[in-house]
Formats: sequence, structure tokens, C-alpha cells
Amino acid sequence: MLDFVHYLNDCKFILVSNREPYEHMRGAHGIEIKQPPGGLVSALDPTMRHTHGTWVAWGSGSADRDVSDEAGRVQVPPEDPQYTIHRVWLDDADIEGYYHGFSNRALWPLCHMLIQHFEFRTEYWERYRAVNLRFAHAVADEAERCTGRSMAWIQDYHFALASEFLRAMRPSLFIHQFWHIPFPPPDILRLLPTGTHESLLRGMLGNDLAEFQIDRYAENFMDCVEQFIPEARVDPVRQMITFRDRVIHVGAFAISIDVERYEAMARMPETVDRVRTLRERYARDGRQLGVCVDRIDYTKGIPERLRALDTLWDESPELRGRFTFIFVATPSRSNVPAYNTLEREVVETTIAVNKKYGSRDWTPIVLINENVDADLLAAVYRAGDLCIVSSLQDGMNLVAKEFVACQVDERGVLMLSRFTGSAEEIEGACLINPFNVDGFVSAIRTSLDMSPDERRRRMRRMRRQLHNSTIFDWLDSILARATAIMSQQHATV
Ligand code: ADQ
Repeated sequence: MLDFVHYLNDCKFILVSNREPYEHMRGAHGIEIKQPPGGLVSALDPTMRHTHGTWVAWGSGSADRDVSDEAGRVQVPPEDPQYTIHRVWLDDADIEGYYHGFSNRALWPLCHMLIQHFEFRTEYWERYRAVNLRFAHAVADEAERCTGRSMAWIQDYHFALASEFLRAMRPSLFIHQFWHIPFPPPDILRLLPTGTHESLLRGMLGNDLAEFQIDRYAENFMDCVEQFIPEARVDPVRQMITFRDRVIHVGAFAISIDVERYEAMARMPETVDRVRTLRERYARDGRQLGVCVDRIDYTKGIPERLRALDTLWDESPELRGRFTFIFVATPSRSNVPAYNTLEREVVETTIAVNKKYGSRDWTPIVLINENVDADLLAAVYRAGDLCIVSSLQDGMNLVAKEFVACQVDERGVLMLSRFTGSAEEIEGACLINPFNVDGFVSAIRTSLDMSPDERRRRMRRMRRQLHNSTIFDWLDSILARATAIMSQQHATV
């Protein structure tokens, strides 16, 4: 699983992300360590342990300063230190402007092409620049500490400007960046004020390699550069851009999950018990159980999904009592007003649908309004006859892959929005357009009617594919590509 680590031999690996892999928190019994959930940390933490590199991130824990040195550095994992976290300190105004502001209120909606949520403020942009510069200084400081070669790998849209800053500080540093969300076409990017979208693209051209989830986002990026940066030369066929006498490579690398971990969780005896309980409660005697798991976010198509379910039970009364839906939903970004409104809407619509169709012994939508542990998620995924992912836009969507990994009984149908990166990768899902309510409803009916043989055939195909495309394959292909480019650069110097 860790054979990609050899790419990083003799090279200091510096990873940059907004969130840190370990947070030190003040708790009732002193300082406690929290590791945020999520696939990225679980895939990258072992890589960092093996490479003894440095992870540069926002020091967000309440006790982070107490355990870090003057430069913001601390060794982790706490029980057996293997690598360094270099914490960047942000004050309230930074968090408001850089994180909630430009990252989440401007770039997030813009990249997802949901422009009714797009909000630009000069203050957001200035904070975003300032924080990107601070992160670039932290990375340069880390590169300075080692005598040999270094590679900086920047994660996501929080740092569109960091590479250019860093390039000015350390011209020979190898820098690459993975963009986890969609990249918009030129007509959308230009909704940023004049000068801002050009600065953003120039920032990203500080990379040696710019990585996206799928080809379409990589193509959008190249189209934007072609249109807005006249001095850049774009070669879309070879996926290369020449800018200020440097070559920037562009590529698509679909992120995935730790498939074996999810599969193992789905097979645990406790999970088997939970699945049995869930199915006895919701899916006995030929009834069916639909599931979905989401952060409550306007990109995920949640109102569209609830509307489709409402229409389904309205038009097909025979399905009342025969089809139940479990919706695991975590509130997120609650201090952005649009998210608050959506959270309220989800709860209110669920109550209204349940009132309309429910009975004394049947609740149509079971809303679990919290963040649940991965092993409980595995049980929900395994218990499902149907999983609905209805994003309006989504860079990849890992829920779809987690469902497939946990479907060890090969019983479930994956209904997947065609506007997710996953839909361009996974073959065997039932594709939907969440904007088309009638098509959506008829796809739910088709999925519920699908024969067990057809379900098995499709699920087997998806599971085979997923096993050949895990998060470790993703890591391996990115690092292989990055180190190949790096060696090429050294050979031509
Ligand atoms: P997200 O928008 O967060 O990620 P997604 O890929 O679906 O979207 O990942 C969500 C993760 O959170 C999954 O691992 C899921 O299990 C977990 N999760 C969601 N709701 C939960 C709940 N109620 N309880 C517990 N866990 C929950 C961004 C991009 C995506 C891209 C990823 C990775 O928007 O398009 O796939 O990054 O690159």
C-alpha cells in the first residue's frame, strides 16, 4: 500500500492544506488530540509518517499554541513522532475573510457554477492574498531547513495564490497542487472582478503541475488561461502551458477512498448486527431502504432529492410504507447564511413530507441530523437497497465510492448525478439529472424495480473498478507524475 513512498526518497516532502491532520484541544482532562475524519487525512498521514515530511496547515486547535514551538512546529503523531506539523496562525479576521469569505462565499459557489450564492468583497480577497502569502512563507521556511531537494504539494482552492508567492521565494522548488472541486469555464470565472480572476490564474501558474479530478476541469482551467492570460501559451493536447519561460503541466487524477478499510468496516460483526437491525426495521418483507449521506451543502442537490421523494410518494401511493429513506446529514459551514437557510429547509421539508405521507407505524424519511462515525456509515451503506447522490455539481463525490465499497452483498443500486466527477469514472450507476424532477422520480422507480441479477451485475462491475482505483492509486499516480516531471527538469538544467 505504501510503495509510492519511494518516489519521495532523498526529497523533503512538504504538504499544505487548510485543515491540519492533528488538532490539540483543551479538554476536561487536559490537552486532547483530535484527528479530523475524512479520507484525505487517513491517506496522507501514513505517507507523511514514512517520508518524515512536514505538513503546513492552519493551527485551528484550542491548545495548538501550547504544544508548538516558536515557529509553530510540533512533532506528530503524539505517541510516536514521525513528522512535523508547521502551524500557521490565523486570527478571527483572517478566518472570516480568507476562509468563510473568499474561499467559501466566493470561490466555492463560483467553481460549482451556483452563482446565485457567489459573493465577492474586497476585504475577503485581501485576506485571502495575505493568508496565502503567510502559508507560502511557512513552506519556504520548511524548504530552507533542508539542504537537498524539496517538493511542495498544495491542497485545494484555499490556496490558489500560494504557488506564485512561493515560486518567487524559492524559484527551484518543485510545486504542485490538487484542486478538489470543479474548475469553472471562462464565462463563470470572469464573474470575479477584473484583475482578480487573472491574479488567481497567475497564482496557479506558479505550479509545476496543476492537478484536477477529471479532464473536463483540467480543460476548463486551460481554457481560462488561454482566454485571460495572453502571455501564456496553452497546448491542450499535451496538457502543457508555457508561461514566463516555465512549463506548467496539467493533469486529471480522480481521487478515491481507502476501499479495503470501508469494505472491512462493512464486514465487521458489529456492522452485520446493525445491518440486520436496520433491515428488520425498514426493509422486511420485500420493503426497500434508500440511503444518502451528505454534508448539508447547496451543491449536493438536497432540496431536489427531497422534492423527487415527495413526488414519488405522491404519484405512487403503493410505495408508501414500502420504501423508506434514511438521510444522514451533517450541518456544515453554519456561519454562512445560505447554509443555515438550507439546514432549516431540510428539516422543515422532511417534517412536511413525513406528515403528508407517514402513518402511525411508518416514517417516510428518517433524518439523522449529525456527523456519524464511519463504522455506522458503513452499516447504513451496506443496509441500503438504493443510494441517491444528487449533487448539482461535485468535484468527485466520495459518498458514491463509499457506498460501492460497503455493498458487499451486491444488493444496492447507486443513483448518481451526472454532474459529479464520479459519474465520469464509475460505470454501472444509474445516472440522474437532479434538475429534471420527472426523470429523477422515474429513475427511482426503475431502480426500485431492478432485478437482483441486474443489481448484482452492475454492483460487481463498479466494485471491480473501485478496487483498481483507490486513494492509494490516486496518490501513487500523482507522485509518479510529479517526480517524473521533477527528474526531467533536473536533467534539462
Ligand atoms: P466534500 O464536498 O466534502 O468534498 P464528498 O466527496 O462527498 O464531499 O465527501 C464527503 C465526506 O464526508 C465523505 O467521506 C462522507 O462519508 C463524509 N460525510 C458526509 N456526511 C457525513 C455525516 N453525516 N457523517 C459522517 N460523515 C459524513 C470535496 C469535494 C468533493 C471531493 C472531495 C475529495 O467537494 O467533490 O470528492 O472533496 O476530493
